[in-house]
Formats: sequence, C-alpha cells, structure tokens
Amino acid sequence: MSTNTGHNSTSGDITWALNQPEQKIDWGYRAMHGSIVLAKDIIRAYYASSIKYSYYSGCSTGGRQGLKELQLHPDSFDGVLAGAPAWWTSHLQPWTAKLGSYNLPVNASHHIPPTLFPVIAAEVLRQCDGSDDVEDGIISDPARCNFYPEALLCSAANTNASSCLTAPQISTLYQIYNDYVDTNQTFVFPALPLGSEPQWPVLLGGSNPHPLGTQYVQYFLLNDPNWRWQDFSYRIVELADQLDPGNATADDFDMSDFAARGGKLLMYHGLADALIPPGSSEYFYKHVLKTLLPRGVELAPWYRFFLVPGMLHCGGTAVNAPWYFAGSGHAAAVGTGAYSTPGFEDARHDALLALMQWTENGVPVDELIATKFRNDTNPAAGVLRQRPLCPYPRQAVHRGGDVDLPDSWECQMLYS
Ligand SMILES: [Ca+2]
Repeated sequence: MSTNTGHNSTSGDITWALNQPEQKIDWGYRAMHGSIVLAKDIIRAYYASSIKYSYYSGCSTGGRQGLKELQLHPDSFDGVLAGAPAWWTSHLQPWTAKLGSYNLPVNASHHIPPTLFPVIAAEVLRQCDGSDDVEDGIISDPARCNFYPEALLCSAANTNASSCLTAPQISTLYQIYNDYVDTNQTFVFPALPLGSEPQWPVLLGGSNPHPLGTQYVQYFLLNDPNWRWQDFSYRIVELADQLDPGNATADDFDMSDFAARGGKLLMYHGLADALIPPGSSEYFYKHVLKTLLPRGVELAPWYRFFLVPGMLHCGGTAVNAPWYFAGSGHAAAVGTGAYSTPGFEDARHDALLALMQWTENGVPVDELIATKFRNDTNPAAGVLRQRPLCPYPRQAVHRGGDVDLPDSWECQMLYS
C-alpha cells in the first residue's frame, strides 16, 4: 500500500500545514497507520486467508514513517527496511534552515558559490580517499580523514576565485563540516560528512535555505508564514522539541516490544548523503543501544544498521561507489519494470530479500553486497564494482585482490 499521508502537495512543499493540526498528525503517523490497517483488511478479504508476514520499505521521510509505525505499533510489520530516516523531525528541519543560512546571503564575502563545490569535492577526495587504506575514489570512513581546509585557501600566487577559497569562505566550510552545537554545548544535529559535496547544491546552493527547513518553521511549527530564516535562533529548536507538531519525530528508542515479538529492523544510510547526515542514523543506533543494552536487550538479533560508502541520499553515487542493493527507490532509479537487483535476485544482493530471509528463516544479515552497474539505467551493460556493506560498527576492509570484487573484502570491527 501507499498513502498521500492525508494531504496533497509536492514533496518539498509544507504550506498545506498552516493552522492544520489534524493534518499534521495525519502526516506524522496517523494516515500511515490507518492505511496499513485498511490494506491488511483488503488483503485478507481478497485472498480469503490470513497474512503470514508484513514488510515495510521506505527511505527518507519513508524511513521515518517505518520507524514511527514500528515504535507506535510494534505488531504492524514483521520486517522493516528503513533508509536514511528523517526520524529527528524536530531537529532535522531547523538544522536544514540553519545549514542553509551558513552560506547566505549570496552577496556576502563568506558565500561559497555552487561552482566551487566541485573544487572542494576534489580536494576532500584528494586528502581523504586514502584514509580508509584504499585509493579507490571512495571515502569509506570520513571520520578517519584529518581534513585540512586551508589547502584550498587562495594565495598571492593563486587568486583565481574559481579554483580557491577566501578566508571567509573557509570559515563557512568549517561551519558546514561541524556539528550544530548550541547553548551550553548542547548537541543539536550532526554535520554534513566529508564526501557529501556532490549533493551540496540541494541544501547549500540556493538564494534561500531549503523550504524543508524554512517552511517547517513557518507552516509546521510557528504557523507564521512571515517568519524569516534570518531570525533563526536556538529558541526555534527548543520550541520544536517542546511542541513536535503532529508528533512526527520518531525518537522512541525503546523498541523492545518490536524485538520481543520477533520483528527485524534493517536500517541503512549513505555516507555521502547531503540531505540527511548519516550521523543522525548513527546517533539513532547509539541511542537505541544505550536504551536497551543496559536492560539486557542485545541489538544484533533484531536490529542491524548499514552505512553505505559513497552513496548519496537514499541512492545513487557521484564517485562510482557500489550503492545498489534494492533499497527503497533503487529499482525505480533503474527504470520501469526493474525489480530486486537485476542479475542478482537473491538475499545476498537484495536488502528486502535479506530482510525476509532473516525474518522468516532466522538467517541474520551479516553482510549485503552492494552493486555499481556500469550504466545505472541499463544493468545489462554489466557490473563495474561490487562490495560488501557491513552491520555497524563493522566496516568492509580490503583483504587483498581486485577492489572491485566483493570477495576481496571482509567485514571487520571498526575499533579493535
Ligand atoms: Ca578510499
């Protein structure tokens, strides 16, 4: 089933929410649950039999919806595949406005024009590619790179504004790459990762912050279309925490009811995602861990989280990274009629089949093989690269051989 979540709009438009508290609740969780209940009734009636297993697959807001449904109604689904979840609505949306403001106004000396984003991307890749021990054009562990932004600083010898950054622009770069921390060192939201530059035009390339930030504050939080992003303050975040309109934020980290009934959760997030930082999924995972492990609930038997090196928001890559594993929207990116992982329709290469095998046969997802086709819209043209994705906090480590073949890699703990 699918649902319009109770309103009609394009995906970047929040104006419908103005003074509509019931529609906000519909969007937050209610339309999803009602639709699930009705869909199950229809399925039972049509097939005249009971439902054996129910699965969910969604990314971005779809990821949030999967987590929210699981938290409110642990018996709705047996398996949930949640990609790049926009789970932290009350912080993600204000951060989106804050992030955009770093690079504005466009006539300021600190503004970095989008034409410089590829220059920054190239320097980040030059400095960081090898920090994961393999020079393959993919930054597989951004946290291991000790990036030095001043390498981009214009000098007396190089004053070409299309190939270097001024000191005020370097300061903007620091803001973009640093977590949003506010009053009393309060952590608000994680930064964009090194390697996310190819997707920066979405949130950092406009003459205003993205509407998903600004319009959230205007139409969802304050019901004040006249609010200006220039007036952003920490008060907005505090208000969002306090009100959380529509109860949209999926922050009930105690998912032990879902675990206890045998539910399985597979979560993934692209490490080059510049719309929702992968750090927000790491934060989520760690908070579930901190909530449940002290009570004796291990995560590995029911919840696994995969970071995807080089993958943009929900899918795609700018650096030829293996990103295709039949996640939400992946087949649609290939073209009409595509399904699973073309040519590799099995639980090793298809996250949904892997989730089903885990749920129905008890085979845990110890790794997933991600694929980069030579041509993203024509899998028949062959495979460029395949590589395992590993359950956090493991990561794929090269053990020798052709880096483009999956068996040249193995999952190892990222600490020792
Ligand atoms: Ca690398």
